[in-house]
This record gives sequence, C-alpha cells and structure tokens, in this order.
Amino acid sequence: MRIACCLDLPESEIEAWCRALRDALPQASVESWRLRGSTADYAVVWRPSQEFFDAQPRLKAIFNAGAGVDALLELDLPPGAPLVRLEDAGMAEQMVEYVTYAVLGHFRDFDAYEADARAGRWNPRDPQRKADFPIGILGLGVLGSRVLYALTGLGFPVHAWSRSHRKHATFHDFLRDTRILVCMAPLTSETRGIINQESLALLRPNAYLINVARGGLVVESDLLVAVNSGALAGAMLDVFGEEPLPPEHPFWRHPKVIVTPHIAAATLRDESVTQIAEKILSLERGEAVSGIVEPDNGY
Ligand code: NDP
Ligand code: OXD
Repeated sequence: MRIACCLDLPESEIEAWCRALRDALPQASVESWRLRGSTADYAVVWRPSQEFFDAQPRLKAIFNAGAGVDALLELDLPPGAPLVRLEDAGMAEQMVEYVTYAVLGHFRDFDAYEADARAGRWNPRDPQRKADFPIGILGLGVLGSRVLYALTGLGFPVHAWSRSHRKHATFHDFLRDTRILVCMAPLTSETRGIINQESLALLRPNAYLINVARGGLVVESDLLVAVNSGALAGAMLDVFGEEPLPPEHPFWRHPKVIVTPHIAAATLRDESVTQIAEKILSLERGEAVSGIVEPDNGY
C-alpha cells in the first residue's frame, strides 16, 4: 500500500507526518509527494495543488488533514476516490476553549476592563444575566455540537441552526432569538455571505459575532458597518476572506473587533494520523468509514 503526503507545510513537518504514518501503518510505503512523485493508493493532503491530483490516477481515497474542505472542492479531484475529512481529532476541545473564551470575554466585559486597565480607570460595571445573552450556533456538526454542550453547561441559553437540526421555523427566527452568534458551518454555496447586512440586522440589540468557521460566511464590509454604527457590540474573528488578513485591513485595529490568525482549532498531527490510519485500515478491509464529504453538499 502506498501513501502520498502532499502537505503545504515546512519540510520538517511533512517528514514528521510521514514518520507518524509509517509508525501507524508499518505495512505501508509512505512518501512525501514532490513534483511528479510516484502514484499512490491513498493521499493525505493539506492545501494540495491541482498538479498533485493530476499525477494520481489510482487513488482509493483522499484524506484531508483538516475539517473544512471548501478549498479542496475547488480543485478537480479524481472521480471515484472519496474525500475524507478530519472528524474532531482533537479540534473539538480547542473549539470549545476558543468559543468559551470569546463568549465569556464579551459577557463579562473583559475586553472593556482590559481597555480600562490600560487607561488606569477603575470602572466596575453592573453584572449581567446569562438569560439575556442567548447564543445561536450556526452549524451543529462534530465541532458545533461540542461547543453547544459546553456553553449550555456554563448556563447560557443555547440554540442551533443547521441543515438538519432546526428549533426555529426560519433562519430569520433563529437570528432574532440570538444575541451571540457563533459561526461553525462549512463554507458552501449556501453559506457564502450568509452573515450580511440583513442577517446582522435581525440579531438582538447589542449582538456579538464569533466566526470560527470560514471568512467567506461573513460579508466583511457589512460587518464593519454594523460595528461602526453600534448596531453590533463587536466581534471575535478567527477566519477571514483573505488570509493572512492584509496589514491595512480595518479589523486589525478596530476597538470592537478581536482578530486571531486562524488558530481556533489547529490540526493535531498524532491524533489526526491515528484517525486517518484507522480509516485506511477499515477501507482496506472493505468497511465503510465516516467523515466522507458529500461534494454536492459542499461539506
Ligand atoms: P461538520 O461537517 O461536522 O458540521 C457542519 C455543520 O454545518 C453541520 O451541522 C451541517 O448541518 C451544518 N451546515 C452545513 N450547511 C449548512 C447551511 N447551509 N446552513 C446551516 N447549517 C449548515 O463540520 P465540523 O463541525 O467538523 O467543522 C465545521 C467547520 O469549522 C469546518 O467546515 C471548517 O470550515 C471550520 N473549522 C475551522 C477551524 C479553525 O481553526 N478556525 C478548524 C476546524 C474547522 P447538518 O448537521 O444538517 O449536516
Ligand atoms: C480546518 C481548519 O478546517 O484548520 O481544519 O480550518
């Protein structure tokens, strides 16, 4: 069995992935794919080039070293080779940490206290009630459901909107019921630009946006207008339409916007390799695996 790793990572990290795969699958020949490398049965990819797939005529499956597959689905993938994404593999815990931090930072006014501290201001604010901060999670998959569970455990009222799980009759009703909106849905033709002037205007007054999914879900110019006008209390953003976020982008220095560089949930090599290796063995035994992307759905 031959496995090709085509990972957009520094050479030393690619080697570490190959070593970890060899340890997990001693019967396999694992190689880092460089230009016109040999053909493989399985591919492990992260931001691969079209050239890689053009040179792989006999792939049995493609494993993405991440959860989101929006960029991969823009490529011309070999027909017949299922695309398998990472399911959790250590990312859910990180997502819980990130979103909890963002929610509590906003709910407890920690951002404002930080600014007060820098200005030497002693300025206690009135405590707020969690009941007044209903959280709406857009996307209730592997990661979103873990975040919902954690935030519910903290005592917030939490509801979600996904393709198959809908407590509210309409997306607009979901938004109207939401004060903190957490985006955790994949970027697809249905979700691109879903957070825009109209949807932001439907949120409860003084709403807050947390985006840990993909930048393309949000119309950034509409978000800027909403925070500048005071319609939105602020945002914590991990993902952007253009990454790295350009130095001149107004989000960087905006007092109501917190920017992080796409780190909400990093791919963890050991956990990911364990999951991928188990799935390769299942496929070799002719068994079904979970996490197969449905190209027509875009995720
Ligand atoms: P899943 O595929 O498990 O879950 C996706 C969820 O989104 C599902 O609940 C799905 O609905 C829902 N969904 C899909 N389309 C729509 C739509 N049009 N409207 C409403 N809901 C929709 O993905 P994960 O939870 O594993 O990951 C979610 C996303 O998080 C990834 O696609 C990726 O973009 C992002 N991500 C970001 C990271 C970061 O560091 N910032 C790290 C990892 C992932 P249903 O349940 O009905 O299928
Ligand atoms: C992912 C990501 O999709 O890191 O896994 O964004």
